Amino acid sequence: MRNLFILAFLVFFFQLQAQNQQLVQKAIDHIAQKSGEWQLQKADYSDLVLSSMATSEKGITYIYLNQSYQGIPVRNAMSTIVLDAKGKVVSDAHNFISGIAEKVNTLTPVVLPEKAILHAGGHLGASFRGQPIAKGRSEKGQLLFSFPELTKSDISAELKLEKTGNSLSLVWNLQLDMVGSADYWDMNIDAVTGEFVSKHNYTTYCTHHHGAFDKHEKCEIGTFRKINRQATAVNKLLHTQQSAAASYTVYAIPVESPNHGDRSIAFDDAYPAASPFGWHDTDGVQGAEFTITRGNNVHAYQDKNDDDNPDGTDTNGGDNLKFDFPMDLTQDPRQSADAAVTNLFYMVNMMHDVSAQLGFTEEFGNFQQKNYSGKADGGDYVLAQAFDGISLHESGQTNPSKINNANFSTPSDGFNGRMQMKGVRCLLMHLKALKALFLNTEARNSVCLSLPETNPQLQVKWQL
Ligand SMILES: [Ca+2]
Ligand SMILES: [Ca+2]
Ligand SMILES: [Ca+2]
Repeated sequence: MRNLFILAFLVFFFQLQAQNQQLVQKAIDHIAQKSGEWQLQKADYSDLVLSSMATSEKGITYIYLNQSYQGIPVRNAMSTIVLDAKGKVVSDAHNFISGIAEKVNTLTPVVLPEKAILHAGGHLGASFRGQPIAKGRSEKGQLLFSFPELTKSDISAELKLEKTGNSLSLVWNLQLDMVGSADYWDMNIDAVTGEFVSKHNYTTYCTHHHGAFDKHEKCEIGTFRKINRQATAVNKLLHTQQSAAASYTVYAIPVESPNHGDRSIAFDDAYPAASPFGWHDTDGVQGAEFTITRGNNVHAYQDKNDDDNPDGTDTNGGDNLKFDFPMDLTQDPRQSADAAVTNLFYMVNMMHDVSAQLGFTEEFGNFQQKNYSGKADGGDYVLAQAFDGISLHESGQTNPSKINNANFSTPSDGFNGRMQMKGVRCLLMHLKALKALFLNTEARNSVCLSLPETNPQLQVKWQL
């Protein structure tokens, strides 16, 4: 029986593979048909590389093809071909470069990748004494280098063609997860001259602006209601299922923050289609692998010294997965650390599950330890860090970026997302008290400075 099952599975697998190949070929044929209209020459589309493909629940297939020349990919030169459930092309788009053969400067690098890394470090103003050490190749074939003076993780290097003016330059494309900051650079160094060509930061920073913590109800209420409807529908579905109910005492969606409402108990809010084994699974078999704030989508933990590793104070819900911890908004938030980490774990999981409903699934490159479908890359759950770098800030070892801030690094599929939540400096005061304080700037400053340095839940309303 088991052999029959394996045989059936293999037949199905190879049928699926053949079907996918057919669809990719259809996409390539479509591009060839369009070549005249798109002003492409044969060399412009004769060496296309499948970047990714994914099929939605409704059977719509999205195929992404990367233009390349003699095996070297052209950066950001992509074509998206969409086919319906019957395999008919229903949409196309491209930003291919025409006349590629005449525009390529060379296919042979002059500068070694180690040198390119040193040039990249120089461009960023970094100081170092050593050299990058070669570590072989990644699963996808990129060269890997260790250089802890410059980056936290291995640097990957790959030859690519980059558009510069009206020509294509051979570059070393480098992935640099920087030491000493949250920056995660995707950088291109000219493989002939060693000069800097371009860079893009995978890290998004969020600095609190004036009035950031207002209840923007007029513009947000529609979104909240929509999310709330979805969450209610999900809850109804969930609570008809027989799964061990984890529970989290949190500011549950649509409550955004303490300014927007109270905490409540969220019961096992995992959305089945997005997190079918709950939020504490990593192996795709019923039962939690972790009783701490860790699972397939996120590991939430404290990182007060900003070494990106857990501080060793796990937030643990026990065998019942009951995450119910006290929170005192009048005290330094670190005294309510378990409640804060639980809230972070809940919120990142909700972001994962809700965005999956909107199409950001494992097949389309989301953040998960294990991809239950087997499609696209796993091993890239979010590392959500609470109180990030707060100890460094207090001991004066770091710059103001460790306070009143947050950032999220989102490298390519297969690499962990990294969310760093900083502390917020001042406390929420009663409106009347603040109005009184605002009459006297000196008093306002002294009150702000005398309060605990950090509190992510409480903020001053300066704009009175
Ligand atoms: Ca499990
Ligand atoms: Ca960190
Ligand atoms: Ca992924």
